[in-house]
Amino acid sequence: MPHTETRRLWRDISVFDGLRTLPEPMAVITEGVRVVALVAMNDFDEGEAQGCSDMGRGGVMTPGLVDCHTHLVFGGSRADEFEARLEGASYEEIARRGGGILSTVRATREASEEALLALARPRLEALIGDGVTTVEIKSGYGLTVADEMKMLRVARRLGEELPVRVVTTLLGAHALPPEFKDDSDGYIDLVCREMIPAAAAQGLADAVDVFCETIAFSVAQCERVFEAAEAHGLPIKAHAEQLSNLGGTAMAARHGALSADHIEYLDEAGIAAIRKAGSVAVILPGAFHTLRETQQPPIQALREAGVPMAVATDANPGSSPLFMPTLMLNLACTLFRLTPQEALAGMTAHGATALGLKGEGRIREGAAADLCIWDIDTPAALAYTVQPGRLRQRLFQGELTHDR
Ligand code: DI6
Ligand code: FE
Repeated sequence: MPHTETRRLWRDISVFDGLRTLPEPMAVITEGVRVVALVAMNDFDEGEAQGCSDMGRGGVMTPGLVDCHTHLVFGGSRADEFEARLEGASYEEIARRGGGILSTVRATREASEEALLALARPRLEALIGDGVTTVEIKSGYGLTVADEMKMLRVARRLGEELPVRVVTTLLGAHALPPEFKDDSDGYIDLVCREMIPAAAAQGLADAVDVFCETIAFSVAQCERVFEAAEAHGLPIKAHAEQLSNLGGTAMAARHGALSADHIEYLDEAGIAAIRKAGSVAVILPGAFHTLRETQQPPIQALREAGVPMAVATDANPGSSPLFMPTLMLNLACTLFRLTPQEALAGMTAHGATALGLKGEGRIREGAAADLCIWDIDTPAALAYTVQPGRLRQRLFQGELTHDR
């Protein structure tokens, strides 16, 4: 029997195409897993509607959101630290006394793979319910070969069990585990000689990340991790210039990093380096907000340099326990003065580029039918108001996964 793909038609819809809002109301047709028509309503030939299922009129269509930086697989809770910080303790102080990331490491090591999966599923469902169709998930709370692989397997399984594409990142160099106290080079040896090879051999990691910071690893140590990643053919990225300016971004850029993330303390030389490398600057307003930071990332300089800026949740139990991508659009605008269009591009086209998926996170003829339809009047409203429940329809790989 010949297989006919479902054709779906939206009329009179305002389209944000991943880079900009199209100037007129559009008609959009998908067929199977692709967008096959994107035409101005005025030019739409009603004959085209033949054989299409009518998906409705009005509202806003965006590409499925791309959350390019999350740590959503973890055990335990850090509510106690949230309270301690409100009483004046700093994120660094808490980390130095063995809390912070290491507190989550203890809970994550104790948790079974099944338990971690059960904990992560509702967090990822929250992102999906807010429009995410592609999500990056990092390891980094295991810090042994076995526990890092456990985290990455959970991330892969989430992508098999839920209607979302999961891109995984090995973040072995996230914090120094207690077994390696006073031997951080020894731990970096383990990351380079055992963790990266294991993740590569098992096909568990799509990229390798580091935390380049005074409370984590030096520029030289991070560079060793990148060299090991390169030897295994894995792309690299960095948490850099979040709490101080060590020059991690410039080093990562020299290695052709996909992205440099956080970058509140990035200087002119760092901006020039990421521009030259064609890397993406990933802006994480949730961490800035949660840690009550005051150092602003150099948005205007990045904009003038033409560096693409992505926006992501950084969803994690410590610095960004915020599992709502559209809230990040709002925070990127209010805290960092991105325009709503820039914020949206940051969570669609530029988010995809940050994951090595350049050309995705777009709506155009031939693009993947990963789409969100929102009950709002203009795309800017997605950043302007913070209101759960605006997602009208969601398509993932052409399948309607949400409709109301
Ligand atoms: N920077 C962050 O914002 C997250 N990791 C990192 O290197 C925070 C992770 C955590 O506090 O658990
Ligand atoms: Fe992070």
